[in-house]
Parts: sequence; C-alpha cells; structure tokens
Amino acid sequence: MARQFQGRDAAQALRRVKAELGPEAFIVSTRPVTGGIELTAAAPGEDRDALPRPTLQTLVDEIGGLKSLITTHVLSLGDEAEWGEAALNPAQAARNYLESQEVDADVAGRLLTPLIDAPAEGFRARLEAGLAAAVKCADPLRPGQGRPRIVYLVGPTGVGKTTTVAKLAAGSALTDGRRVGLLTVDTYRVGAPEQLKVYGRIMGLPVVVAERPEDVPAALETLHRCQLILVDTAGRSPADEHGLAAMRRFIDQTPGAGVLLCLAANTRARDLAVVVERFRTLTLTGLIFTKIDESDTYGPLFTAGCRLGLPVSHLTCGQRVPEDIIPLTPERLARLVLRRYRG
Ligand SMILES: Nc1nc2c(ncn2[C@@H]2O[C@H](COP(=O)(O)OP(=O)(O)OP(=O)(O)O)[C@@H](O)[C@H]2O)c(=O)[nH]1
Ligand SMILES: [Mg+2]
Repeated sequence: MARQFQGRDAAQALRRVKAELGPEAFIVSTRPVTGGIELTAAAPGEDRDALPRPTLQTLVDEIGGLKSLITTHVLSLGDEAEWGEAALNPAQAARNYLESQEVDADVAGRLLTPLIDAPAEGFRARLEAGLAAAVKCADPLRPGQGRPRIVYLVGPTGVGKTTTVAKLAAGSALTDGRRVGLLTVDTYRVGAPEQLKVYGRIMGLPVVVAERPEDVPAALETLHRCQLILVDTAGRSPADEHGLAAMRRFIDQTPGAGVLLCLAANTRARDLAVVVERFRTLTLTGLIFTKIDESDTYGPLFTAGCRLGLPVSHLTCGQRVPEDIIPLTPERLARLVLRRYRG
C-alpha cells in the first residue's frame, strides 16, 4: 500500500518516508501542497504493478514540480556564500525577492526555472513576462445573450464583497450603460441587505433580497430585464462548513452563473491557502483581489491565482465607491508583485 508523507521540502518529506518505511522505500509520486511537498511512497517488496499508474498529466506536473525543486535548491545555494563573496546572480536575487513577497516556493521555482542562467540585462522584463504568463485575467461581467448574466461574489467575512458589488455595479451601469440589478442573499448579518440597498438607491439600481435558496428564482424574475445581476453573499469563515454548504445551495439555483471569490491582500499566506482550499468547492469561475492598499505583500494572492488557474478580474484599492477598483491584466498583476523589486 502506497502512503502519503508531507514535508516543508523534499528533504524533510524524505526523512519521514525513511523513518516510517525504511531506507529502501521507493517514491511513487510527488506533488506540491500548501506549505510544502507531498511524497507518495511504498515499502520495499511492494508490488509496483499494483500501485496506481500516473496519468500523463500527473507526470507532467511532477516533472514541473521536480524542476521547480531543483531550481529552488540551486538558487538557495547562493545564500550560503559569505558576505563580500560573489554577488547573487539575477535568478538568486529574484528568488529572494519572490520569497520576501511570500510567493509560494514551488510557484517561484517554476517561474525561475527558465531564467536560471539568464543574464542581468533584460532579466527584469523576462521575469515580469514570466509572472504575467502564469496568471489569467478576464472580464467576468460580459452581458448575457438574451438572459441576464448572473455573477455571485463570495468570500470570507469582511473582505469587501458588498463594497466590490457596488463598485462593479457602478462601472457596468454608469460607465458602460448596462442594465444592472442587485440581489443579496446575505440575510445572515444584521443590516447587510440595507447596506446594499443604500448603494442601489444612490445609483438608481433595483435591489432584491432572497432569504432562502428557493426564493432565488422569484427574486431573479423581478430583475429579468437586467443584462447583469450581481449577487452579494454572506461572508463565511472557511471553517464554517455549514455556511459554505448553505452558500452552495444558493448558487445551485442558478446554473451557469459566475462565482467570483474575493481574497483580501491583508490575509496571511497560510490563512489564504485555507480559504482557497475551502471556497474552491463553490465551483468558482474567477477571483477578485481586494484591499491591496492594506498590504505591500502580494505573493499569496499571486500564488492563489496561479494555483487555481482562474482568471483574476479586478483589484480593489480603497474604500471609495466607485473609484477604488481597477480592472486587471496579467501585466499589471506582474508589475504589482514586482513593485519593490530592485533587480
Ligand atoms: N482599505 C480598503 N478597505 C476596503 C476595500 N474594500 C472594502 N473595504 C472596507 O472593508 C470593510 C468591509 O467591507 P464590506 O464590503 O462590508 O465587506 P463584506 O465582505 O461585504 O463583509 P461581510 O458581508 O460582513 O462579510 C468596509 O469598511 C469597506 O469600506 C478596499 O479595497 N480597501
Ligand atoms: Mg457584505
């Protein structure tokens, strides 16, 4: 029977394999996980043919992971150089910078693998292009064909979902001239529907409330003339499984709807990884990064974008509605991550 062993890095995971299964144990597969690496290993004498056969995709991922590990290891050798000894090469300096920005080590390793021997000249541009190529951006608010396009904003408590709904609504209705309606399914927090209604009143947009999932179709019916319906949801702790299941029941009422996860820049990397892990069960279609004005460390957000492979559409950068929101491009996100890079 193959078993899984996790570690901060490959060396630590291997030590655990050896301690449990002995020095002759063999590795079946590797994969990056939140905060490190996971090895699947089996004891000697195990029938290798009985072990699960990796698919082509898992092999490709594993080779990418191994390359990334080697890159991280090779680049970290520079850390042992004495002060005054050979200066760091550009890839080593970039690795240190990405680490200081809390970009996940595996993601950074994958980015730097093609740049490991790149010269200083033009390095920054190549690094920026690499970061940009690793994330996707797209506009999730394209109006529907005939039927309204429905887009939910979900996420942990207080990340700025309601404020962002108002900012997006203002952009679509006032700037792009679309017919926009607002729906809130957040009757959990006292005063939540009123918060959205105030924004609706200021912008002259209809706002409806659905208390239970089965109320959603009727609420949407009253907005059937809209081209875009933005749905505000209750903030949920990632630990609140019932809350997330309740949210899923709302979303299930509207097959084909967009579901955008709002992630705040001031969330610690480890907490953000947990949020991503729990909220991905809501069939997400995109991401919005909020509160980028409240941090200068964007690596965890960038890592989430790479890991989920979902398009990131907007950044929010302050409390002002509707001003403090920026549509995102991969290049803009790459520049944000490299904002303090002096390479
Ligand atoms: N600095 C900063 N504050 C923001 C941003 N977006 C929202 N806020 C503030 O964050 C606080 C919470 O915003 P809400 O929009 O109510 O957050 P929410 O996610 O809807 O909160 P719940 O519904 O309670 O989960 C408010 O004080 C907002 O003004 C942002 O981009 N930057
Ligand atoms: Mg809210």
